[in-house]
Amino acid sequence: MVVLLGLVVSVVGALPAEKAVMTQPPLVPPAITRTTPAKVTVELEVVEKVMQLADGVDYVFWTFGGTVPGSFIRVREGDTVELWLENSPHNKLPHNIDLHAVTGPGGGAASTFTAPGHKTRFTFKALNPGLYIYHCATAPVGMHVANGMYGLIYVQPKVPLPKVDHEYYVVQGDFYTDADFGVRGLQPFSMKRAIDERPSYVVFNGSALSLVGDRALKAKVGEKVRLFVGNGGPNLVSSFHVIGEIFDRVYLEGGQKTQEHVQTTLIPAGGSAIVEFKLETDGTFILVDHSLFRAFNKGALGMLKAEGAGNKEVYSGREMEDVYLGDESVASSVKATPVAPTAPVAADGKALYAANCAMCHQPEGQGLPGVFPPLAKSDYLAGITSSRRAEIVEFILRGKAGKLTVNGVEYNGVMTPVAGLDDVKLAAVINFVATSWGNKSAPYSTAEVKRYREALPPASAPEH
Ligand code: HEC
Ligand SMILES: [Cu+2]
Repeated sequence: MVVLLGLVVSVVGALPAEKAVMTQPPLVPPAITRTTPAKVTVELEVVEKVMQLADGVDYVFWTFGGTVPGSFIRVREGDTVELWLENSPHNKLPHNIDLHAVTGPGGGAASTFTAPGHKTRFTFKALNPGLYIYHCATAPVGMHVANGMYGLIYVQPKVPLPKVDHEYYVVQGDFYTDADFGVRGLQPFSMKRAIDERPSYVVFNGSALSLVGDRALKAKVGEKVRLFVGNGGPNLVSSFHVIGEIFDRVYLEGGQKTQEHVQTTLIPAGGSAIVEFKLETDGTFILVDHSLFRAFNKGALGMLKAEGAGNKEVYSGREMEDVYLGDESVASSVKATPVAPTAPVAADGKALYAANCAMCHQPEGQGLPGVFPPLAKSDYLAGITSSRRAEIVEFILRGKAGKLTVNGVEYNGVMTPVAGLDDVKLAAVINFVATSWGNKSAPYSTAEVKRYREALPPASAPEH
């Protein structure tokens, strides 16, 4: 026994020692260039703190390292990892850590149960390469995880993955508050909703705001991007998708096996995936959980902005728009009797709004904090004076990107052009918006809309 212990100590003692480089999301520590094992020290501090879950919505998060997800840990296959868990003296509760990269009971949980103002340590050998979730496993476990206690540890394989231009860190999580999405103020955790699996928020990196606007992930056309994606849960499974991209390669479930040309990859609660893609053209690519109400109504939406010259061969942008009559053209040519010109059929602005605008601006025009500006009581809309009335027509027909301030909040999103609206429908949908939810703008006539449409540059102009 004594001999054995001596052996272990001497082997460990022989390893070069280093401190793990750890990063906050969405950053990933640099690749490890060592080709031999080391003894790596990881120090994780648990911090309980208030942060924003969405615009104006505060929440008491429990975190590893002060962020959700917690600090990214990168070690190498075969390393010996000495892990310190430090529970801040300002915290109220005990916590521990279960790393899925650990071989041993509880993944380290029992060895790291730590009261506020204490620290604990255990050591493990990183036997298996891959991308692993770590999380708190203190009872009630689901609650600790629901409050943000998870992160990723990457055990870099002995033969590292090929170099890419950017590596980013994204973890999905579901959150449970009594109040529904977007209700402002400090929102307490709801055990009832958590047990019922009815999240009010599903977000990337701990907030509906974490990867949008100025915080969007960035890359340039021609570059390769690798996302280390996790799902902290505690309840939902993620259908991870990037709108407008195809994953060239996915390391399924964070392991060694790869699949190519993937549209959507399934990430279980407590699981991960590594996805890679090259940016062939420019634009904003949207990260979503393809369970889409989560993306558009609960916050599971992020952005990756690819800057640089677009590639028209890969993606042309809108090339043309023309009138399409479908069956009506046949019907009118068959009909011999000339019809006296009549007033156009009244178009239903409300229905047009529901079909063309509500998915972004929301059914009551309330918008989505930080992502889609409100149309209800929008000072931007109210401020559309006669000289600027053409602008809204341009937004709808040509789209709009770049900074825009609505009710004092800055938006930096992308409104995609809306297709299929003739002048009658266009006037109807604008008038619905202009006169609903307390808005009071002067109505647009079909002729006025037509004038603005005709003054626009040709539709083949680049749309971004
Ligand atoms: C794909 C999502 C999307 C759709 C669909 C969409 N919009 Fe927008 N809209 C946006 C975004 C994002 C902005 C802000 C653009 C920016 O940040 O530059 C915006 C801005 C606006 C604005 C100016 C800002 C404000 O809040 O007053 C108006 C008006 C507007 N949209 C009306 C419409 C109407 C009407 C429709 C339907 C015919 C529509 N939008 C469809 C996303 C969308
Ligand atoms: Cu905990």
